[in-house]
Amino acid sequence: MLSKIIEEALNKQIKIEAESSQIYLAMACWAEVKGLEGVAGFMYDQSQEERDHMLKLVKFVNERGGHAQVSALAAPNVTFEGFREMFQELFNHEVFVSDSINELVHISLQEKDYATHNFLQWYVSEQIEEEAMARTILDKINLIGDDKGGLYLFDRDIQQLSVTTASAETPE
Ligand code: OFO
Repeated sequence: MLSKIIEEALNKQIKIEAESSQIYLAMACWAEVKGLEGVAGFMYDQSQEERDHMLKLVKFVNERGGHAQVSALAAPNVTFEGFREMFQELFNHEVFVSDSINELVHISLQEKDYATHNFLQWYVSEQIEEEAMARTILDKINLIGDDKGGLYLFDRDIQQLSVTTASAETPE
């Protein structure tokens, strides 16, 4: 059975994952209308992953005697100065999510809720991967600079990156 403190903390994370999904969906739309098909595909996949992260939490809360809350979400940014700024925002957001997961892990230990602590380890590893991927992408973008040909190749290759990441993940 979840304590009220843990239930509230997990519900807060459910909202964060739902907002992450919306943030990346807005990025997918922006990239799609700009003609960046590869980037759009990557962002659609990210958006779906965040929804999966949210659902995993929802199921956990309900299964352990809590009540998962579906709440109103903050509206995401829908326009970006450029694709570099957009990926910087993605990276910053992942760092924010990692901090939030770390805080949750901390609360689970304070509450001596070892089942939740164990469950959260999946999110800890996932955040390491997501931050690393975002950092790799930013490095590539910095290499490209303003080179149009580079952007074309980046847009083509990033789809491959999301396919590789998706297939490396174990289905739940
Ligand atoms: Fe839910 O992992 Fe990214 O934010």
